[in-house]
Amino acid sequence: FLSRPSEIGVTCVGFAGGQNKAGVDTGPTALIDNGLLSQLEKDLGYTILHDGQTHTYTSHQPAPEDDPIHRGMHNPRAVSAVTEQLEAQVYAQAVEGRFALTLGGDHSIAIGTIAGTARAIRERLGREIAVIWVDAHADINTPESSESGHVHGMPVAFLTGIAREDDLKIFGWLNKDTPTPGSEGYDKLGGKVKNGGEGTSAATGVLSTKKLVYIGLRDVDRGEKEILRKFGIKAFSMHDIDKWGIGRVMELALAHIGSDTPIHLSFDVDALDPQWAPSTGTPVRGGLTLREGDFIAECVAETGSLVAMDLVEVNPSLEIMGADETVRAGCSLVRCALGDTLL
Ligand code: 5AB
Ligand code: MN
Ligand code: MN
Ligand code: MN
Repeated sequence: FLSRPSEIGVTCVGFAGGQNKAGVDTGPTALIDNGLLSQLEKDLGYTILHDGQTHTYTSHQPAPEDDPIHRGMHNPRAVSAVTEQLEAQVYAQAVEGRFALTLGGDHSIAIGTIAGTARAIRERLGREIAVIWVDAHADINTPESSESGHVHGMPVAFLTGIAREDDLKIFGWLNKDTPTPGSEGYDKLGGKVKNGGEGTSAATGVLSTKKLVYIGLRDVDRGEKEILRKFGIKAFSMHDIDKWGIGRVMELALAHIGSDTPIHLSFDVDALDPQWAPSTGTPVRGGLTLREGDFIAECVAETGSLVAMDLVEVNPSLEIMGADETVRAGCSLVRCALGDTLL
């Protein structure tokens, strides 16, 4: 139902406001300087559409004094403004049938990319997207469950509607079109109330919790585990990968999504073991090998259903000795997702 896109629409988002370490805003430039786009063009034959700009957001917009902490979140208005703009950019690529590639930036930007892909695919194909989230972390904290207040640990909660905010300048734009929590038939999380209203089994957001699969988890906060259980979200941890092998895990992950479902791959480079990708803000040991990471991307490419990808959390200014290696690993993941290593 999907033809292989011949064009890639690239969006570079040098944004660091979803966390507290400088340098992740230079991730896109580092990936491009390493030759990523010319590899996709010359070696893989794609047409690259890129405005040549890295949309950088190193200056805090709005200014910090106009962006106080809200529900514990740091820089909530800045993250919201960047992701709202990004939603429109990714939408514009995906709605034309282009593969939407976004280079980050911290993982808060997935609020914009996934919302944009979801809207474009709904409009173009009348389908709901699935998301494969490859990460050491689940990034599903609500503002209330988060201990850090960093929005890069919350994008999945906002996308699924598990966390909601009505202020349009603080992610309220995300749920303009979904039911207001507490409205008739919906509980205060926006979940559909069933049989008299006990318990929330579903939240309403731009992404269904049923269409989400995690791979590579190994550092999940207590509150996040509760959320994963409550909503029955499919997750393959490093334990599962050790137990079943990455081959079986990918079969199960793709089976959960179902064939003929457009897929958005959100790849946090910290899913890889720090041995391969040390230059990232929240490294966790005991992660994926370089080959396992590439294999995940290859399996997703093989489905023929991949419509968008994020590569995030590359921070060349951390562990400078390993920055080159981290950047090269990131480039490899993107090439694999675009079919480079398939025969
Ligand atoms: B990343 C942590 N769960 O909420 C939090 O790198 C870490 O996008 C979040 O996966 C890591 O602050 C966010 C402790
Ligand atoms: Mn992570
Ligand atoms: Mn992440
Ligand atoms: Mn991280």
